Amino acid sequence: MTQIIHAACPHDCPDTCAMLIEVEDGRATKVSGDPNHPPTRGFLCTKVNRYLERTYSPDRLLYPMKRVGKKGEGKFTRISWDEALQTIAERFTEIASDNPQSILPYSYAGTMGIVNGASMDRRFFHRLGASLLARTICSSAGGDAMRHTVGATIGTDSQNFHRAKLIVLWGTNTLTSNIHLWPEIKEAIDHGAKVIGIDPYRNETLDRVHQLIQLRPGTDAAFAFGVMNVILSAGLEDQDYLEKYTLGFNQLRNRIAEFSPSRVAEICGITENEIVDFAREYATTKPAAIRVNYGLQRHAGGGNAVRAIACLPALIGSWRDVGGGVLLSTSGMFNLNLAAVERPDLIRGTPRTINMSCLGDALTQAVPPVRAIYVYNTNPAAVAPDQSKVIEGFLREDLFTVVHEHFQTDTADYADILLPATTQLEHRDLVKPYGHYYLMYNEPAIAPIGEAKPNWQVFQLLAERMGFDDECFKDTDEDIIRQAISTDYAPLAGITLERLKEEGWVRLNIAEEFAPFAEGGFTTPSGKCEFYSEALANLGQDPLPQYVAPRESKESAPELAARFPIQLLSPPARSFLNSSFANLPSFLKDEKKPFLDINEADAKVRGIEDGELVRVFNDRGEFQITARLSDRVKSGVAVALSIWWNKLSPGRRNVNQTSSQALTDIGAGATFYDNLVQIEKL
Ligand SMILES: Nc1nc2c(c(=O)[nH]1)N[C@H]1C(S)=C(S)[C@@H](COP(=O)(O)OP(=O)(O)OC[C@H]3O[C@@H](n4cnc5c(=O)[nH]c(N)nc54)[C@H](O)[C@@H]3O)O[C@H]1N2
Ligand SMILES: Nc1nc2c(c(=O)[nH]1)N[C@H]1C(S)=C(S)[C@@H](COP(=O)(O)OP(=O)(O)OC[C@H]3O[C@@H](n4cnc5c(=O)[nH]c(N)nc54)[C@H](O)[C@@H]3O)O[C@H]1N2
Ligand code: SF4
Ligand SMILES: [Mo]
Repeated sequence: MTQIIHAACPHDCPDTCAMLIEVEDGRATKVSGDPNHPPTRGFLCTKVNRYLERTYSPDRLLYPMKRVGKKGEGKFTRISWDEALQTIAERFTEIASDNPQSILPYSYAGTMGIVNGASMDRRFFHRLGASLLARTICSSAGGDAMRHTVGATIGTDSQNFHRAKLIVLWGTNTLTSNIHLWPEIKEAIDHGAKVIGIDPYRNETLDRVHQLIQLRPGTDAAFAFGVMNVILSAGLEDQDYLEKYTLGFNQLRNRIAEFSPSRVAEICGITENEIVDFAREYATTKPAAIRVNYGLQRHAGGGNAVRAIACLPALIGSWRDVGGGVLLSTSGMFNLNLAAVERPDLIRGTPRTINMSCLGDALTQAVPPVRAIYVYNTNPAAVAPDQSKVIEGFLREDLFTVVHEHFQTDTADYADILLPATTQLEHRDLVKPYGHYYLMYNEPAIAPIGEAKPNWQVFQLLAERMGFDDECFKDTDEDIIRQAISTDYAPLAGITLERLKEEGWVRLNIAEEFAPFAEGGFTTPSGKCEFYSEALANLGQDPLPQYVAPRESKESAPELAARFPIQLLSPPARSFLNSSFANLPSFLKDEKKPFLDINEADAKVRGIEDGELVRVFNDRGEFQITARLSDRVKSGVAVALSIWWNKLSPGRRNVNQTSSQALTDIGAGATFYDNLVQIEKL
């Protein structure tokens, strides 16, 4: 008897696919994409097609363990859940009696599920009075930029890209990180659309588009201003849209005037014609859709870059068109009842907030010091910037570290208590996507493997041990989902747990031909698209978008650039999902080994041959990687597709040895790609 279970991909990926799991005698035998779910279109990516390899891997953590070796050595011995929970509860109680803010929860989007991503865990740490965590490692620059410009992280419906006649792929590798947008783009191309990429790296997707504008990393805001400059000079703006639905156009106009095409060409390292032609094409083709992804906001000026780009559709009125506008994220349409789920009202005292992108500093310099860290849904020893500082922190003998994981990751090696987590096939969840407008439900397909437990349940058990008797700690996974969707918010009306169980996924109550800002309706304080943002001014920031040069570049740090002349980008590798899957045999076979794409000219002056192991370094750290001579990057830029586990990399270190803890202009986000390095023969 084969059963088919409705599941939802839990990964940090805009596609949030609907999965069908075939189960025979309690064992999952096949995962596939739901053919009825419009974004999924019946296929999964190369990674999650192999989800069974993950779930049934012989390397899964099966029971709780405690450290027996030295910190970081990765030697553990089995203990019972009872002992694990008791140890954690005792240490937390002891530390909290002194100062609960010395306890740091540290999580990100290992699962995007509400139940296992941000529910009982939040309640637990709030009630405890632990430090709060600003979850900035990925999207806060772009997210805040969108909120300050259009009011929310809302954009073009990905299901309408097929209607566009011009598609701009701006800092995104669709085939790698957003593959379910590709059928929409293909359909548009078949109907005569042109596709233009804007990226310093000719990634695999950009091999398949009509044109590539290969600008210098971190200069996108300047490019956007150059485009606006040409549009205004040619009188191609939409006066009516500007008057009715935007705020601050006159101030913006002055800023735009500073960016002549010749100046922008110089900043971006491209020709004036590339700017002029693009601007004319963009302003005169309807519908014109921009897909901007998070890659370009991992620079000092990342927030302003997204803000400048988000101004473009308002300038030419392309929000009017179904299939026009810009898409960064759709998550702002899912206004779940997070107050009920996360219970911020339980917060004890006024705890500090620690920025997760500065984990190295938090573990080595914070006052009061972090004495305990509980890591779940993330692998900071591999993915966080300024890795040597992060490791220095995790090595502290006086730091009590709990890690809850599927596998013994680089971070797990530093745990004092290591707990086994369930995968998506083994727990229930509600998944909120950021690339489409369907709410997704995940039904457990199989029993937990070994003694693995879902995140929410571990926090429930810990709450019990710590004597937290608030009613909310008794809630089940189903209760949490019901609370999440109990809201008056119209797009969620009529969505119930029963319906989600029955249908697996539900489109929000929005029209098929959804064009979010066709007639204004921005959710900013003014109700307009805010070229000028009073809210940013109140934060002491420039109220207008601006161009902020990369912190590490010839322009802003000439001495640094003389010693470290290469801008290093480290975007996602196709077969990994951040550092997830980067330990499994068939995935490692696909990616082979860590490669550095380097321009031939840059290789030649360094005497580097194709296939040679090289040393990449700056003042923060160094790692080794195999050079691949490539015309995918211009001279001065190198690309290391990521994120490899340290312990599976040459020299047991990865690219984040070199990235910095510096933050973005808006949103205090990480700046992984604002990273100058030198490369030399080993
Ligand atoms: N297979 C796979 N899919 C993933 C992930 C993964 O690791 N693997 N990660 C997921 C996550 S967490 C995220 S946040 C998303 C989004 O992930 P993103 O970080 O947006 O990654 P990509 O789509 O690869 O696009 C990054 C592109 O931005 C380019 N880029 C870098 N700097 C600049 C710049 O200054 N200007 C411009 N114009 N382009 C620049 C890079 O060269 C690259 O081509 O992907 C998700 N999907
Ligand atoms: N150099 C460089 N560094 C980067 C980036 C880059 O482009 N370049 N990208 C950055 C970005 S965009 C992001 S989003 C971050 C991502 O970084 P992370 O959020 O750390 O993502 P992963 O590396 O996939 O690690 C997630 C971990 O959660 C675990 N996990 C999954 N499900 C569960 C669960 O239900 N319970 C528990 N307890 N654990 C679970 C997985 O096994 C996995 O080890 O990395 C950032 N780091
Ligand atoms: S990782 Fe992305 S593309 Fe792959 S199955 Fe999950 S949501 Fe779909
Ligand atoms: Mo991310």
